[in-house]
Amino acid sequence: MTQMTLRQHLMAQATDTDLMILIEDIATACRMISDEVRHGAFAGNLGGAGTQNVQGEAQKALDVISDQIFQAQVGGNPRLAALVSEEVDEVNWRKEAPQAGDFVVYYDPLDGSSNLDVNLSVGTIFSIVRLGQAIETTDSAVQIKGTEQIAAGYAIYGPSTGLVITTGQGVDGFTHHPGNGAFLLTQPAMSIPAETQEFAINASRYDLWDAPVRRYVDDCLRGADGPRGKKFNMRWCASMVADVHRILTRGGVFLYPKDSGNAGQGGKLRLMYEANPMGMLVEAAGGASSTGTGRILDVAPTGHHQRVSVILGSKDEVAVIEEYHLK
Ligand code: AHM
Ligand code: MG
Repeated sequence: MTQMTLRQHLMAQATDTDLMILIEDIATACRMISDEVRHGAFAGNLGGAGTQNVQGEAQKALDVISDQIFQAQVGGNPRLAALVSEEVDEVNWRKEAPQAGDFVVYYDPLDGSSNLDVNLSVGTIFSIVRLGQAIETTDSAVQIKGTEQIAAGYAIYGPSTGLVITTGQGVDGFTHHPGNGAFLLTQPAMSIPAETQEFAINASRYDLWDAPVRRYVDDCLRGADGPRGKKFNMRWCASMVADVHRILTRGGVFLYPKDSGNAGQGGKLRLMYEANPMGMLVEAAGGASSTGTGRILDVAPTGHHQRVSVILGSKDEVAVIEEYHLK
């Protein structure tokens, strides 16, 4: 069986050449990060870097290495105005005078990196916005709503290295072929079933959740005899890329809500380089994404490291969780 390469697929979708080159640059960065992850144990890179990122979180050596690779591979793109990384405090401006048509790329170079030492799946998440006009190089200029994204995706470093992207025309999954080095289209037109019996949440935060989230999970756990009238399965990878990949493959719902433990920061997950790109992918695959009270993509950003409540996945189940918030 012959599968399309990433480039053949983007050309078949009539992707604009600048965007196609940018996505290929990102794919190259992801291939290189994948290689570092797979060689991490040999290089002694699975542990901490001894540094903290802007969020005050301990960085793994591979968080820092992955960020450097992404900057080197994507940062040189001639149409790039700025990079916004989870691992870097400031906006990384690549142009002094960004013009209409230039890109801003938001990314989490190595999401789920707390899983590295236990050899579970991690990934790279990215979001692409194209400027509609020339801008000043100020922080507020990159605070652009999720609805403005023109492409989003992630790479997953699991048993194989995958790349899942949307340019607004559905969601497609590619697998890196170690023999020829290409990303080949292996999961075309990924789609999320509207209904599900599987949820993903870190249940150790039960005592911190708001009442609607507790009630929702309680009701799911009561199974066929409870108010939901069906038995639910539960999964939690502690790696958003892995959880979202499962949901894009077989459905389900993912929750990392704002709770009394993280409310001071606005939640745990970051809007610009985690929630927005995953929200765009999930919606493009027929699912839904919500803060509990509104669409994630409609959140007006106030900071490039802003955090947000995240609920996403099978459309009907997200609607049920929103109803719990309304009650
Ligand atoms: P990170 O970007 O620092 O890796 O944090 C994000 C990760 C997500 O991948 C995952 O869903 C979540 O944090 C897990 O959090 P917890 O350890 O609280 O379960
Ligand atoms: Mg992350």
